[in-house]
Amino acid sequence: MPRYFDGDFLPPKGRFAICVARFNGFITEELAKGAVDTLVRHGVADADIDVYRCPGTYELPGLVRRVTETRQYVGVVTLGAVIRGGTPHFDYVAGECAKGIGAVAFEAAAATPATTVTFGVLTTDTVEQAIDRAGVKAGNKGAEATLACIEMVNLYAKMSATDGRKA
Ligand code: INI
Repeated sequence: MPRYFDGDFLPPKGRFAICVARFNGFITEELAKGAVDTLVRHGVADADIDVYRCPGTYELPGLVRRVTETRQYVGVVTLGAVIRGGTPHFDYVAGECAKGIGAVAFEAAAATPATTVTFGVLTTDTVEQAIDRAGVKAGNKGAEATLACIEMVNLYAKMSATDGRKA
């Protein structure tokens, strides 16, 4: 009989951080609302949720690194919105952000205790596509990134209970 390891959506133990970029705030604040609402509806107390804001998504990797290094959080949800304009700026900002958050997430998963970092940064061609993903036609990507965070936090907790590693 194989052993299966899956995360679930039961109330997770520990503190969560939401790191949100203020650029395109009319979108990112909706993502942040979705993230907070998802945590609260999954049993996380208000007192266990900290929200950090930075100017733009380019600043997110540095902020997330600083936040994960506190070792205070089991989960960090990153939120931003990069919307394509007529210049290559989009590619630089979106690329650096994804690469940087990916690198922090990879290290934070290996740290003891582990911190899960998930990616709720929109990269869209148009404002309308961003609106659709911030609670309109295509769901709320802040809520989705938060669900992924809860699932991974609970998976790592289960794994720790089996392999003896400190969560
Ligand atoms: N920041 C964003 O979060 N989204 C964008 O669409 C964006 N664009 O297109 O310029 C953006 N730029 C700002 C950037 O993230 C930095 O805050 C800025 O370059 C200062 O370092």
